[in-house]
Amino acid sequence: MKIPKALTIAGSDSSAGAGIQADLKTFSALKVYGMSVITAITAQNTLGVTEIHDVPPRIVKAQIESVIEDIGVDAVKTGMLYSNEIIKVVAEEAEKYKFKMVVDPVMIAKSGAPLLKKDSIEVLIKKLIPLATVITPNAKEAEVLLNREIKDLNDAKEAAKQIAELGAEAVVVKGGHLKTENKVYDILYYKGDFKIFESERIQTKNTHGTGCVFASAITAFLAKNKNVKEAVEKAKEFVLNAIQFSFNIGKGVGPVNPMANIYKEAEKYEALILIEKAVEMLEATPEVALLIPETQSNIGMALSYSKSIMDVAAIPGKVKASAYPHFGASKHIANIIITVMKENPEFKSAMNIKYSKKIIELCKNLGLKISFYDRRMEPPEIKEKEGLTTIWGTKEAIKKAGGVPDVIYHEGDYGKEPMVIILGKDPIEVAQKVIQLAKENKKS
Ligand code: PXL
Repeated sequence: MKIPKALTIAGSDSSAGAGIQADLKTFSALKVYGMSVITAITAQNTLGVTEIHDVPPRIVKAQIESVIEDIGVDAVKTGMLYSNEIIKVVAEEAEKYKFKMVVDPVMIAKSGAPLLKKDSIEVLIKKLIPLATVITPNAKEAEVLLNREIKDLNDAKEAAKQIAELGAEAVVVKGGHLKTENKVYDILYYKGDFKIFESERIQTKNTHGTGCVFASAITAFLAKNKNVKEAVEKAKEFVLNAIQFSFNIGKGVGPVNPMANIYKEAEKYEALILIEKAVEMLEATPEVALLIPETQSNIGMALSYSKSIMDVAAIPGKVKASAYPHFGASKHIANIIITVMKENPEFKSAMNIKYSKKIIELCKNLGLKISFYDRRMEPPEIKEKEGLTTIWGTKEAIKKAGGVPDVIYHEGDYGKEPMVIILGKDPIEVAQKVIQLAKENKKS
C-alpha cells in the first residue's frame, strides 16, 4: 500500500497546540505520514510567546532536502517562516521540487506575538505566494497582504480574488475573525469560482492552533489526492471537531484537539465489547429477571466525544445476550446518557430497570445517590414533542441533586410505566450496581 506523505515547514510551539506539533498530530490523525522541518523554536504556553530562536536558513534547506531526497513528499504545508531568508530558501526548494504547497501566511500568534518579521511581507508576496497551491489567510492576514480593510463577507470575497491575482492557485479567506453573529463563513476562491463554507460558531476560548490544524488538514487531503475543493471542505469538518473538543488547559487560550477525530472511532470497539460483557453478567444472574420492566431494559454506552444518539451504543430492543449492540440502537437510553454527559462527561453508561418503592429503598441502603423527576410537572410545550420527556426529566433530576446521581427514577404518568435509571462510568459498573440490587431485592 502506498502511504501518503506530508511535510510541514513551520515553527515549534513548546505548548504543542500550534505549529509543528499541531501539524504532525493532524497528519497522523488523517492517516498521512507526517514529516517536519523546523524553522524556529518558540518558547510559549497558553498565555503567549516569550522567546523565539530562528533556525539558520542553511539548516532549513538541509532539512527539506534530507527528507525529500530520500522519502519524497505528496504535499507540503508552510506555517511560521519568520524571516526573509527562510522564506527565500523555502521558495527555492518549492521551485526545485515542484511540490503541492499549502501556505498558511502566519503573521501573529493569538497572543499578539509576531511570528513573521514586518519586512518579510514583501518577500512572502513576491516569492512564495506565486508558488502556492492553496493559501489560507484569516481576514487580518488578508488585510496585511492586500493593505486594505476587510469588514464583511463581500470584502472577504473581493480579497480572496485579489490574493489569487498575486499568483496562488486557490485562496481560502477564513472568516473566524469576521463579526458574523453565530455563523462562520470561509471563502474559497479557485479557478474563477467562489465556494462559501458555512458553519455554526463554536463557543470556546480554547482555539490555539486552529489555523495550523486547518492548513495541515488541507495538506493531508491534498497528499491523499483529493481535489482542492474537497480538501478544504473535509479540512473544515476536521478542524471543527478539533475546536469542539479542545483542551481546557493552562491559564490562557487552550489548544484545539486534532486527535478528537480519531479517539471517537478508536473507542467504538471497546464500547461494544463492554456492553456485551455487561449483558453476559446480567444474564448470568437469575435475580436480575425480577428487575426487568414491562417495556424491557436496555443498557447503553456513549463515546467520549458524543454529539448525537448515533454516538451511543445500546442493544437493539432490549437486554438480551443473543443480541449484538450497535450505535444508534436506542434513542431512549442514548438521550439519557447524552443529557447526563453534558453535566458530567465521566458518566457514559446507563440502564433502565423496574421501579418499586422497595428498589428505591435498596438503592438508599447501598449508599447510591438518588434523584427523581415528576412527569406530571412536565411543561406542556415539551410534552407535545416526541422524545423530549426523558431529556427534560433527566435535567430536572440532575438539577435537584446538584450533580449527576447514581440513580434517577420517575413514578410514571397516565399510560407510562414508572422507571429507574442506573447510571455509571461504563456498562460493567452499571451491571454491577444492577446485579447487587437484584440480589438484595431477592433476599429481602
Ligand atoms: O497559529 C499560528 C502559529 C504558527 N506557528 C507557531 C505558533 C503559532 C501560534 O501561536 O506558535 C509556532
